[in-house]
Amino acid sequence: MALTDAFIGLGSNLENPGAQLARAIAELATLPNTELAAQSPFYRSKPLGPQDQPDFINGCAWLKTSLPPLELLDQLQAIELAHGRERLQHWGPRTLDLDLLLYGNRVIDHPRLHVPHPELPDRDFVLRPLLDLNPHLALPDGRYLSELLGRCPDNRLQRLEPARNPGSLPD
Ligand code: A4P
Ligand code: MG
Repeated sequence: MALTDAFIGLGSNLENPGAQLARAIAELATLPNTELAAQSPFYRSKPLGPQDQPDFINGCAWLKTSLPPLELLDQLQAIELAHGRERLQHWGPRTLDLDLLLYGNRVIDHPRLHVPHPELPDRDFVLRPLLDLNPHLALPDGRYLSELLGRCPDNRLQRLEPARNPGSLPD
């Protein structure tokens, strides 16, 4: 079956955000009819929206999937729920947010799903990790993500070092 490149944005600012993201990526890798092609580095970023909330950790995952877009969204929302996600405040704090950023070259305008994610061009914490995965990525309308990054507001991204595997530490 043909596989489509799908890019997922991950964000968390509650209950050990780095661990939430790492666990979510492992869960994405086990979705049906889906492979995890790559994961980006994680970034710490200042909250966009209400400021009285902790910094976010953000990252992206590159999937190859034959799940149709709405089925993929169902799977993302099931993972969010399993992470204790509650929808309390728009742009408020959350244990895990999973956004479908890009689905091949498709433009989707559905009551439950807008792709490309409408905020993507204005969010450095999404553009930066997407470009780490593929520096040549463009939107279906032809705009390069690298150009968009140059113009978007600065959320003071800090790239985090990958967690060290304790098994690989020297004695
Ligand atoms: N939905 C439509 N299109 C999509 C899509 N492409 N991917 C619908 C995922 N969902 C999509 O989402 C509301 C509805 O959007 C879903 O039911 C789905 O059918 P939600 O996550 O429940 O609502 P929300 O979080 O209140 O709103 P939204 O717009 O998802 O928030 P965002 O845009 O995710 O923003 N600051 C930093 N530094 N880093 C962050 O990650 N995130 C947010 C949340 C605010 N500030 C942040 C960050
Ligand atoms: Mg969301």
